[in-house]
Amino acid sequence: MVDSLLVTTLLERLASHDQTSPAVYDEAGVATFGDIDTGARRVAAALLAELGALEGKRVGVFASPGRHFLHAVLGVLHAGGCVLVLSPLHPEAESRYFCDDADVAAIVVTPDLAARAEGLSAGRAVLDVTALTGAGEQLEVSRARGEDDAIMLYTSGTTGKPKGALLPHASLAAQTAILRDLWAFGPHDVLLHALPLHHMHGLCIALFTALGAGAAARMMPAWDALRVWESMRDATVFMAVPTMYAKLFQAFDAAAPDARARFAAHARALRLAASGSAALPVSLAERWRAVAGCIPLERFGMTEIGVGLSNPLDPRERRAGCVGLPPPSVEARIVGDSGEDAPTGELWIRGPSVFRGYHRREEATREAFAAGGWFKTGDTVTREEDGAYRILGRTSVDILKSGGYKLSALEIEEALRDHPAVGEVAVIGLPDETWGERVVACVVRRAEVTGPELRAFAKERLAAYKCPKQVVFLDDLPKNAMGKVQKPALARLVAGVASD
Ligand code: MCA
Ligand code: AMP
Repeated sequence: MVDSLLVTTLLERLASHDQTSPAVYDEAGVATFGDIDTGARRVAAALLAELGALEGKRVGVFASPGRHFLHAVLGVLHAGGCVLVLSPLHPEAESRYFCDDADVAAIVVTPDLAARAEGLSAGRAVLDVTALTGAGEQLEVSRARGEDDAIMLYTSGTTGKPKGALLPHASLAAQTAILRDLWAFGPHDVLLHALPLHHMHGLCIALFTALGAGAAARMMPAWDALRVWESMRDATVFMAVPTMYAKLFQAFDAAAPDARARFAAHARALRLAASGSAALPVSLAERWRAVAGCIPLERFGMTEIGVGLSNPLDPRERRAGCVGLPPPSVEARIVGDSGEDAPTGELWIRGPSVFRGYHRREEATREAFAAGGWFKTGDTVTREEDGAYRILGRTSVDILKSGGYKLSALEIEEALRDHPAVGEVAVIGLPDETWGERVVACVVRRAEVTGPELRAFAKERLAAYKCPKQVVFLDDLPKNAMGKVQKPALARLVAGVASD
């Protein structure tokens, strides 16, 4: 953490590395830190020519994984803009909501996604990151400053629509330094990267940490379990959500004995395999130990805070089912119902990597923080005898975690309610071996409609990963005297009802 007070932007940190060393391995080969910087400055020059001074304006990045993604993201930062990563996993309606809510001024695209960006282009410039030439090198001075917003990440909450969390440059710079020191990242490392890039885990905790430490990222075009096993050979660090570990073992079990032996050798040779974004079942941790020699390093994080708790780097000190302690410079508290410190209660986090607030949501921002700058996570936790934190669950039944994605039951309900045949709807999460939680929609019909029809309807409005895996039709939803749906009772009821 020596330089975290001095270095206030990720860009400064990237500039301090050997510019001839590898930064990205992608489908096209290798790109050095110098290559990335040149491409980024070209994007910055083009944005400044198109928009004039950016001064924190949001710019969408709609790009496939690889060097061009980094040219686009770092280019926006150099130009003084704030990045909003758009994902091809979202249907146009959802991406349009993000662009409109964030007031996106321009979109930087890779050619494979250019056609999909067309529907978002009304009133905004669209720049193809691969079609820009020259000029960029002339942008000598970066416009990024520590206090300015660098990244905006949409996160689903207890309100219907996702909120844009704003992370200033200084938060990112602090986060990369904290994680570099905690997990001993350095130029010797190659991170195997197969996470989606529109969330904190893939973008900041994984990609920025690696590059910020001078390590390279091997960026996979998409998640592919067999390819991930094979690619571990050329990596030192792997970061994933628990569902990815589950899917790795499904592929492992289906593979031939010689492939399994090879995969296990690759896993054993990794310096670090980490898991986060959702609880890692102890059975999965132990399965990884049987193959790789130690359990994955499990840590706890959140879009609004980055990593708040982590198991130790030394595998002998990790504990399955626990998420460790706050890293140096991060503070944690457990707070009971009436605001007092308690052995079990809500986890509050404070530290230099915590976000600034939600874009244009002053009330939600105020509610997210307690006096003294503590961020209220909404997770219920307790501590083991040795001090390690254990996550017990969310305080709200309306927040689900499926395959590492945080989903809002209310957002999914709102989308389904638009269907004319839906009378009442309640969305719940049921335990699922692969996904952690499975999204189940409980529907009272007012006209004939099938489960597949409702799922197809939802997919036009929401990313497929948010859509119900199961639709259950009921005559009534259990409610309390105030008419509020009782979701725990509903979950018990649905466990015994056939679905469509
Ligand atoms: C895909 N599907 C899902 C999910 N992913 N459904 C529910 N939950 C999901 N997470 C849908 C697909 O759209 C498809 O639907 C069907 O399930 C089968 O997809 P499949 O091919 O099996 O999925 P996949 O492509 O293999 O994806 C699984 C995945 C992915 C790789 C685990 O879910 C993923 O990348 N998860 C990572 C999420 C993440 O990065 N979260 C970090 C948030 P259909 O058949 O209907 O088309 S940040 C965070 O949590 C904090 C900061 C932290 O601590 O890290
Ligand atoms: P997101 O808003 O997508 O950043 O998700 C953050 C949430 O993921 C946290 O509030 C937790 O509920 C959950 N989470 C992250 N890491 C873990 C973990 N290791 N164990 C249990 N839950 C986790």
